[in-house]
Amino acid sequence: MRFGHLCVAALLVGAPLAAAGGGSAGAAAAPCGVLGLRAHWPMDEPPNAGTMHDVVGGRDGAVRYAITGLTSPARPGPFYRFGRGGAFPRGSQVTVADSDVLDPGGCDFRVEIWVNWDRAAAQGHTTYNVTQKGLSSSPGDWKLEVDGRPGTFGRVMCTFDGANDGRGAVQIESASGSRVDNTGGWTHLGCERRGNDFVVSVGSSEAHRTVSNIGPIANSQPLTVGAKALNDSDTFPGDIDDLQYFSAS
Ligand SMILES: [Ca+2]
Repeated sequence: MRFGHLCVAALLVGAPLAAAGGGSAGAAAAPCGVLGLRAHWPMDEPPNAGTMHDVVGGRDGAVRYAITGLTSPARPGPFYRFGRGGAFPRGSQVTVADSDVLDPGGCDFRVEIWVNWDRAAAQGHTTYNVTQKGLSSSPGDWKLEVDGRPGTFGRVMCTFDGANDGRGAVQIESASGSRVDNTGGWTHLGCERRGNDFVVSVGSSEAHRTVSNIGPIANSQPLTVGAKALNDSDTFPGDIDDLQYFSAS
């Protein structure tokens, strides 16, 4: 948990929009730096791998029953498969231990990942967790998930839950024309904070919402991929590749 940024960011509540982003001259006193790649998990490990390697900062993840080392002509390099039941009797998940580097606090950050759920059924009933740090049961978390419910199937949702703002989580949803198709192959997804602008991206399409004073995003929980907990009903039913985490903290 990034306690230092929590304290400093708390002082910024009520500050103008530019202060949270750290990218403008007016933010010189803010604790944020330049947005940069802090962690990159290419998910290129061979079959039966137990470790998901971070090639930037060495924050390796523990692979828990996800299938590694899969390849496809549609994807450059290996990727992982997640699911629950069938080939996944114990569920599937990757966890990366808590680190200050993975807590953006009040600063800009961006998460990017590739998914393919051509094997998912369109009558899904839930929202599937792709990657997140922290749980919705306590503030300070962020989450990227894909909707499996009828009518909104394939909608991508980014949740930002800053601590201390007293309003609960802010969820940004992709537009109806920007969804993860279950026959569409690989799709690039992202969640991003740019100052008070919160963004969900599906390919090159973005949906934005401006929210002021969201509070610092930091927690003492692991970053997870594929599921928020092992054998959870919201386990992502498909393939995931190439997770990148950028931060200005
Ligand atoms: Ca890969």
